[in-house]
This record gives sequence, C-alpha cells and structure tokens, in this order.
Amino acid sequence: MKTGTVAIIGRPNVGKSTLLNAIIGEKISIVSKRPSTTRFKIIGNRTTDNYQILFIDTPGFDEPRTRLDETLVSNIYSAIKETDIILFLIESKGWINKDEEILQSIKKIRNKPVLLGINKIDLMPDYKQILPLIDISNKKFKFSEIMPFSALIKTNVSEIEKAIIKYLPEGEMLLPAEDTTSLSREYEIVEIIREKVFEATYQEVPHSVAVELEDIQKGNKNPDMLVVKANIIVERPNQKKIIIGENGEKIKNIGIKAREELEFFTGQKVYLQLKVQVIEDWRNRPDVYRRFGYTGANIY
Ligand SMILES: Nc1nc2c(ncn2[C@@H]2O[C@H](COP(=O)(O)OP(=O)(O)OP(=O)(O)O)[C@@H](O)[C@H]2O)c(=O)[nH]1
Ligand SMILES: [Mg+2]
Repeated sequence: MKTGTVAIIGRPNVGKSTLLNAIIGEKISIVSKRPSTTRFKIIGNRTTDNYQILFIDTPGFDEPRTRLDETLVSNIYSAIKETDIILFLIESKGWINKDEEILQSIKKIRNKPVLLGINKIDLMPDYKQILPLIDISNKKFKFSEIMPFSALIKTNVSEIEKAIIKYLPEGEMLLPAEDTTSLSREYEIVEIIREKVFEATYQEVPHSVAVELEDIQKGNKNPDMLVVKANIIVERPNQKKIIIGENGEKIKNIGIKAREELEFFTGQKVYLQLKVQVIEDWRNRPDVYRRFGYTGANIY
C-alpha cells in the first residue's frame, strides 16, 4: 500500500489546521482567527483501503520572539526533515513577504516533492484571478502541484489528497487506522480550552496564554459526569484581569464555550473549573513550558 508523511507548513493563519481537520473529518487541531494558534506538532491519520497519509500540522512560521517561539520553529524544521512530502500553504490573496521567507527555506529542501496549496478561494471576488496567481507561483519555484482550495467550505480538499497520493512511497502502514490523531485526550481537553481563550482575547493576550490540566475525575455523585480542573496561565497580572473580565464575565463565557465543546468531545456531562494563574515570562522558561507539553518530544 502507499504510505507516507506530509508536513503542512505556512505562515500563521493561512488555514493549516483547518485543512487538517477538513481532511481527517473531525476536529483534531484547534483553529482561531488569531495568528499563531497551533503549538503542538499534531499528527492526523488519513487511512483508506489503498493508502495511509500521516499529516503533521505545524505552528505558523514566524520570526521567533521568545524561547517558546524558537522551540516551535525548530519543531517545524524537524517536521520538514522527517516527512516525505511538503504541503506549503498560501492564501488566495497572493504572496506576501512571510510566504517568500518560507519559500527560501523550502528551496533548501532536497529530493522531496513540495506541493503548493492556495487556500481561502471562497474569499476571492473573482475566481479567474486564480490563473495569474498560479502563473506567478510557478515562476517562483518548481512546485510538484499547485492546488487552489478552501479548507473552510471544503472545496477541492479531496483534490489535495489525490495529488498527495501520487507522490506517496510504497510501504507498510505506519499507524493503526483507528488512531486518527497523536494528541492524547488530556491534551485535546487542554487545547479546546485554549482555543476558547484565543477566540475571546486579542493583541498580546492569546500568545501569552497556556492551559494546564490540573485534574480530571469522575463526578462524586454522578459518575457519568467529568470534573475538569484547568489553569489558564498568563504572563502578567493585567492579562489575568483581562481574562477574568468585569465581574468575571469573560472567564464565565470562556468556560461556557469550553464546556459545551468538551461535552461534545467527550460525550459526557462536564463540570469545568477554570482558574487564572500568572507565571511571569513563562514563554522564555523552557522548564515551565515543557510542563505544558510544548517541547515536541511527548506528542508522538
Ligand atoms: N474564509 C476562509 N477562512 C478560512 C479558510 N481556512 C481557514 N480559514 C480561517 O482562517 C483562520 C486561521 O485558520 P487556522 O486553521 O487556525 O490557521 P493556521 O494556519 O493553522 O494558523 P496557525 O496555527 O496560527 O499557524 C480561522 O479563522 C479559519 O476559520 C478558508 O478556506 N476560507
Ligand atoms: Mg494552526
């Protein structure tokens, strides 16, 4: 059978995680309108009778500002090195500087097919504009394939899969078909909460946030219920204030949204208890963020 690994790379916010979820058919990687959402190297397993593709979602490629960013960027490089195929995404609005910078790194890759995906075609006022964009892209690099698509409304997503299959090597299955994702349930829970914080805050706050699971237990009175206790970690007291909001309104709303999704995800009733904790400058403290799982090693 054909089997292989594909790294999905691209600048923050181009829709890498949305595409991964669309291909796998369930939400395995969190998505938000804020840039730099993804921190884990999440593997999505797409297996059919004839092929197995393991997709690796990567953090958006950006200029590192903290130690955490450096860790994330090195995770992207290792994903590029480890995989058989590179799927590089840009947006249908066209090439911007950040895309060009990533292309410079791509040019150093040897002997690997690089496929270009042009995402968010649903936002194009005139789809004919795609032809000049494909032309421009062809001139920049010898991409194995160029595929316009929309991850959000799932246009041409199956074309991406078909294109990838052409370049997959022959081999044994790498993972059991039923293991759709590499993230453990604990990390999925943490990520769902983090996504809700991302969506509810803006500017520097989302990037200063980590979520740590403190405890997860069956309910005392109701064993069908899950009691989840989690800490929202921020870097400064003013960020704590922002997340709590006036009269606790903001954290309450984050909690409601997170609980709803956790109930959907676990299929159980959930009691969610959130606390906000300040850990100064945690993004520059590997000993701290290792605790949150942002090291890469523990997510395979
Ligand atoms: N209109 C439109 N929006 C999209 C499409 N794909 C993704 N988005 C939106 O773009 C935003 C970013 O999507 P993500 O999937 O989180 O992007 P990402 O590349 O994983 O971002 P990082 O993890 O921050 O690097 C979200 O608001 C998505 O809903 C698309 O095809 N069309
Ligand atoms: Mg992402």
